[in-house]
Amino acid sequence: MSRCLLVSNRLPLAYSDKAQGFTPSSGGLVSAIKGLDAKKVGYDFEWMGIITDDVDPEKITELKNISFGDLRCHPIVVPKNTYELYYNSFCNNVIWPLFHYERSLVQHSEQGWQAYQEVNELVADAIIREAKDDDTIWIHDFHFFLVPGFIKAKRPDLKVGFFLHIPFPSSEIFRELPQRKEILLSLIMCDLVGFHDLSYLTHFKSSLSRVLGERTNLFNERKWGVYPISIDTQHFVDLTNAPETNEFIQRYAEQKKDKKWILGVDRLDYIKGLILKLKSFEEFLKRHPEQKEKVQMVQIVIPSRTDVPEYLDLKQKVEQLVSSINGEYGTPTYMPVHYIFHSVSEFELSALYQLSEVMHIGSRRDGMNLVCLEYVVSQNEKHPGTLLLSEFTGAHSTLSYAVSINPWSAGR
Ligand code: GDG
Repeated sequence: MSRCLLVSNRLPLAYSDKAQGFTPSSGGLVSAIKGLDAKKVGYDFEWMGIITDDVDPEKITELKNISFGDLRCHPIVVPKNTYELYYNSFCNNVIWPLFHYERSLVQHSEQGWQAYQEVNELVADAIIREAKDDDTIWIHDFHFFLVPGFIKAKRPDLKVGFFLHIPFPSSEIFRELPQRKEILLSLIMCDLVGFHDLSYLTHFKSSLSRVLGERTNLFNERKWGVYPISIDTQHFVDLTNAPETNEFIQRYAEQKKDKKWILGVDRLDYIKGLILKLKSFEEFLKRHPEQKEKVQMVQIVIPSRTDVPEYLDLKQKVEQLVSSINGEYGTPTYMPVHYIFHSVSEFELSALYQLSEVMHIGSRRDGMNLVCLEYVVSQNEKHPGTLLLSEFTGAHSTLSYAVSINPWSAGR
């Protein structure tokens, strides 16, 4: 079988000081890749990702010998200081907010851009060292926009694909990026570039012609397409019947009684629209006092980037709003919002998907959103729940039976 080197910022296993070893990392990208059936696709997958040089070298060697499922891991060691600048400054303060249309949060820094270039070159060199002639290289996400260009400059013969997990914004937004040319000139070197949604591909193509103009004919022979990512459907179906899931269902059903649950499962991130979602629930309780005691919101928030001030600030705002809604509408027998700030096991998640009459995805922008797909496949066909799905998710084009919502229009 031919080999495919899958490359992402993080490996699917992260070093944990607490566990003194490697534990599986969570998040959309890992969930999506877990669904890959390597045999069906006809590749032997191996996973390359960054590890910083503060991790004990012995542990790094250990990581080279452990696998994630069938996937062998290849750590790429990057100096910690450079990594932090690249990740916090360029990835999280420029690309992430700009590509999710949150322009007021963008903070440009030349140092961050320097570190981004350095890390992308280091990663490209590591790929070149590892790759055999007939390997396929599959690069994931916005952390590595420049990697295809660096690879092709040295090894034009290597087959390179790129998949973007976040939205590609309108060219009106994209062209504000000072490094727009460098990014596009690298992406057009790929043999294949994939997006979740047709609108992202359209924005990419219009950015190419606006930013690169007359050079458009250079990339006519290259390929791009729409390949919406999905989940391991059978795994989520199997989870619905697992004995561990049933234990949670029984325990929660007792507490829930005949109340209706509106579920939310989101990483702590401004793109997920948590504040707008909580405000819409508050508005609902205000307008429908008869629903008090009958409807509860269960919101799981998965800690993410908690060392970044904007995220800590968001956490505080979310918690203030939760306690204000609970204070205003709660009674000794009724807590309107159940707020959970930690991850839960996949069995507990499956139980919550099955017990909740409504799932509310209120993202301000979201590349795809896998949680809504997981909710849909976890439903009982005889009495399925209802999915409220923001128009601003990639999944919105796929799930035509969802109730489409504009997260900003709660008060209308
Ligand atoms: C990025 C893009 C795009 C969450 N909490 C728990 C838990 N999860 C799992 C969910 C789901 C995954 O994490 C989250 O996936 P999303 O797609 O919703 O979100 P991002 O992490 O923002 O992912 C996104 C994705 O990449 C893939 O391309 O869809 O738009 O932003 O699988 O189930 N899993 C468990 N416990 C939890 O508490 N076990």
